Amino acid sequence: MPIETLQDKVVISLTPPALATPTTTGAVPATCTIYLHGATVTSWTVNGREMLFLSSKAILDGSKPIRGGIPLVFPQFGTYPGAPLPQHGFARTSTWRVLRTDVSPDETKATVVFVLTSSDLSLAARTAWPTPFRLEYTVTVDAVHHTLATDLAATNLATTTEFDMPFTWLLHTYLRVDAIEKTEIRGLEGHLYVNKAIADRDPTTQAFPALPIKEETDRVYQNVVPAAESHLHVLSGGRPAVEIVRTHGETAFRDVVVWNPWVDKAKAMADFGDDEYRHMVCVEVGDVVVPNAVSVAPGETRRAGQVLRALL
Ligand code: TA6
Repeated sequence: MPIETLQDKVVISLTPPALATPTTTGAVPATCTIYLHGATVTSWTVNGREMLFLSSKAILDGSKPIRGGIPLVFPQFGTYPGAPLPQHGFARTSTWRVLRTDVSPDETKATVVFVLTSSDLSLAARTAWPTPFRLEYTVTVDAVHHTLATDLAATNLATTTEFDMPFTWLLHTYLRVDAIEKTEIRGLEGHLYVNKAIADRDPTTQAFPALPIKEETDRVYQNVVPAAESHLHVLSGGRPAVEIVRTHGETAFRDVVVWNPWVDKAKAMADFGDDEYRHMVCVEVGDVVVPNAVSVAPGETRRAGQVLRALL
């Protein structure tokens, strides 16, 4: 069955049809698991290869954000003095609902749409962030193009004009890598970043085409635009492994965050294995710079997303 909706998660399994047709040529088996807790994608496999990192110590019982996959950050990236919400907001710790599912006639593409509204929030979250909102999250797996598309749509449900909805948001994608010392990220050359891993937070311009990961890394790249022309690539052992394309044109995510906790921070996280920093890198797309990077007027909706493509 291409899509199975279980009590706490949705599982997508696409097996290419035995006889390839013009629309299915190039299709390989693809699977994906999405937990209702945070609408967190925890696994995406292409031809049997796992593309996302999920910690062996990740908590999956809904009591904590899931350490791995694609946690959703909304409406607050990170934290700051006086921040209304806990680190990274409530989307990744809320229970989402399945709105609809869809499978293409040739069963090479499957889509699940999740929804979260203000009425789904805990009282504490609703009190801390009273703006009436609706978030839709569309997850599409494509076995022909070897892609995983994840799109967010945020609607301001306020009826009166004075209630704009300012927020920051991000797809906190944990990519699986064979060996961090052989991994590099391309597509950020010439862009300004703030390195949160060091005390000196002055913005710096990345001088080189490739970003290797050789220490604790927590860089926030600002305004990596135009998104359509700056595809990001993660290379493993010098060979491109994953391409990241930001979608939705004018409203595409503008900022990129690159994170690896390295040795000490890895040891300090209870839901992360001491050595696991060697097999993951977070390449995250969002609108995160300054507390309220984007704002949506009453009745309006803003869309942004990404397409991850496995380079086989
Ligand atoms: O996106 C990078 C980052 O903000 C890092 O600063 C680090 O804190 C990471 O997210 C993980 O945050 P978490 O709250 O999931 O432990």
